[in-house]
Amino acid sequence: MRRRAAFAAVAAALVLAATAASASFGDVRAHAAAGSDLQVTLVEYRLMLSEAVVKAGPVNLEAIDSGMDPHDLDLRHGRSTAVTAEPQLESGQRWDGVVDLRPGTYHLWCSLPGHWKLGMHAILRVVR
Ligand SMILES: [Cu+2]
Repeated sequence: MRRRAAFAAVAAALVLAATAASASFGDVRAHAAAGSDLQVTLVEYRLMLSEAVVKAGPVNLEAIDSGMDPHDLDLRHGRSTAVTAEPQLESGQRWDGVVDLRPGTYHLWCSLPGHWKLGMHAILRVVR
């Protein structure tokens, strides 16, 4: 019993150390990259944006599939027909990248069949 408690304490310490390591890595990367940050969380069947408005230029985009099903993230500027498609994510996966956004309105959505209709779309405003 005592031995098991000690093991649990060591395991907890390891988890804390791993969390601290990844947090500091994230900070370094955020400081190194220019521009604003946008986190998009994908769940059934919504997109949750960390910001409603971001500054034009390079945006550090992080897409996270926090749902049970695969999802992806597409972006389109205004009425443009050009779609920026990010990779499809499995449950629990995340994708990081930099997108160059122009001033205006962007539509963001998940392109998996039926998901837009079920509510997986959002609007992002980009300002100078
Ligand atoms: Cu989806």
